[in-house]
Amino acid sequence: QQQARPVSRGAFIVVEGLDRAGKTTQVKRLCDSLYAQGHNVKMIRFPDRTTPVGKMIDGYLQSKAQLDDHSIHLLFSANRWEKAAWIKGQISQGYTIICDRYYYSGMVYSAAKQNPALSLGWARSPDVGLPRPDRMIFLDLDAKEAEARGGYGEEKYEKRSMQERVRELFLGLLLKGEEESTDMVVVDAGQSVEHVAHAIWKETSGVVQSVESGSRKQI
Ligand code: T5A
Ligand code: NA
Repeated sequence: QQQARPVSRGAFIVVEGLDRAGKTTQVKRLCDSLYAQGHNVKMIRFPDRTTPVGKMIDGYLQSKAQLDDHSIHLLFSANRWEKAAWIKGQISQGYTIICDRYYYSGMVYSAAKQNPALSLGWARSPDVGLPRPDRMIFLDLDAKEAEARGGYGEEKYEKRSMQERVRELFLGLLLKGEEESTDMVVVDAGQSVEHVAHAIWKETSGVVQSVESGSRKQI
């Protein structure tokens, strides 16, 4: 069992990307690498399908339940809010959190539906005030390549046109200099698992070090 080291606080790192971009694969690897180097680390994912709200989201994604675009958007946000205090608590206890999807997915997937009554601005508002990540890694992958990976096509948003709009909106956060993009780094997710892991390590290990040593301020 590893020994807790005294750290200023833990870091909060988010991994984002299209469906099948390799987020879960890479989140696990990053946790293992950090753990092997003696960091206290915990992994979380959104949607968290285990909570009552998460079960409603799961039903929607599997097309077992119909929900208005605004309603499902607010459920995704509520699903993050139910974990917000836990995230803050863990970070202040020195745990680095590696998070599989977060409010960036919340914004862009809802906006990608092209519902004229659901803009990116509207989609952003319910998440305002959630713990802000120290770094967001966007695993960038062509929608066609994502589709070629296993199991694609079973859930609600797993359609080429939707995924293409999602990718444009993610990259648009950077292009338009949106506030969310200040923490964002793009990593080419079309490389081998090893190469992607290496690229993520380069973009996160320094951030974790500086947060833990106290040279980065509270989020
Ligand atoms: N959503 C989510 C919203 O609309 N609003 C929100 O607020 C949130 C939080 C479910 C859906 O919910 C939407 C977005 C989603 O459509 P999810 O449960 O995270 O979200 O579902 P997925 O993103 O689809 O999760 P996946 O597990 O399918 O994708 P991952 O985690 O990106 O990919 P991973 O690691 O499981 O890998 C997928 C496959 O690719 C292979 C793996 O072995 C696996 O077979 N793979 C690679 N192949 C080649 N090269 C590589 N480098 C590879 N890396 C992995
Ligand atoms: Na999916």
